[in-house]
Amino acid sequence: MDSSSHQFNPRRTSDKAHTILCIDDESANLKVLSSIFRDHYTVILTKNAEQGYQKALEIIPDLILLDVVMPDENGFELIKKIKASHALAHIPVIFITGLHGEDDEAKGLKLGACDYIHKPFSHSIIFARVNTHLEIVRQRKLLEKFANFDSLTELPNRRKWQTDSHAVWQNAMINQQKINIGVVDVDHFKKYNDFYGHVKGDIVLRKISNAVKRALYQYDGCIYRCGGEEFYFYFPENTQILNEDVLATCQQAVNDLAIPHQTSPVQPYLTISIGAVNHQPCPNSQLLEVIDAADRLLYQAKHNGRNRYAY
Ligand code: GH3
Ligand code: MG
Ligand code: MG
Ligand code: MG
Repeated sequence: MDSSSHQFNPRRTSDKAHTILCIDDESANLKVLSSIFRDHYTVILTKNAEQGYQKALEIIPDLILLDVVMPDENGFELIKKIKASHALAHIPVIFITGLHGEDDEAKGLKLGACDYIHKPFSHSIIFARVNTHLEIVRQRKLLEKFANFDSLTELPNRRKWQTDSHAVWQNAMINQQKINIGVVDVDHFKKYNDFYGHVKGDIVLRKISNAVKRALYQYDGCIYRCGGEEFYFYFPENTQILNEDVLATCQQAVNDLAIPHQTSPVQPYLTISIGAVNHQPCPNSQLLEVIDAADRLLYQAKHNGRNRYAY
């Protein structure tokens, strides 16, 4: 059987999956660039450096085509700002310019451009070069997905938790906001696997994580798969709703699935237990200590009969 036609084709270029930001002060140049790329990519046109920079921050494009000589700020100065920006530094920048000197080209490449194209340019060559760089973008995105997401549940994984939770922690410290950090664990999941088999176990693990994810999303929370059937999560304090109600909503979301678990001593269906801590991050407190405290509360919830949260 030929399965190749069903495989993901990373070279696919016709679905406008990528956005190209063009920055050039000459509207005739912008028009030409648009005509070359618009059937294949989303093309955004901006006519000076400041507008281009603001647009880049707003849309985070996949690639930037940048003129050098512009009245407000030249492209060399702009690329320095782009490469210094945490949000934009990873975006490939291609200079398209009338500056043909060897020194100019070397300068552009040294400043971090991935390519340097002279005006006037061949439409087919610029199209091919842009495609080559977008292929690298596609591969980078794929690698990021593999590195940060769990393939079974499609939730972000432990690696992503480590980066995100520190960012959330720092943010809460700066803004003096309390956050909730917790651990979810499926009750008697070993018994489930033993009775229903691992394949079924995988399917329900996906359903459970999806249910808790959707429940937490309502409260700007996020959940990560950090172990086999263990998940870490956070959600910010919300003045409109009690933190405990959020935990109860997660609990209920799994109960509502009513997935039969005949051999569970708790209920005839699958349940979860949760341990969570409400905390104000400060210079004297540590994220790992808070996770440890949440873990102890999870143990308490298990000890007190499972299918409950301890807070
Ligand atoms: P408790 O209520 O105390 O948490 O009991 P438990 O059986 O869930 O706890 P334990 O940690 O002893 O077992 C966890 C089980 O989760 C063991 C393992 O087979 C199962 N598990 C972990 N990851 C996966 C997975 O990816 N797929 C499947 N099907 N099972 C998994
Ligand atoms: Mg110009
Ligand atoms: Mg368990
Ligand atoms: Mg466990």
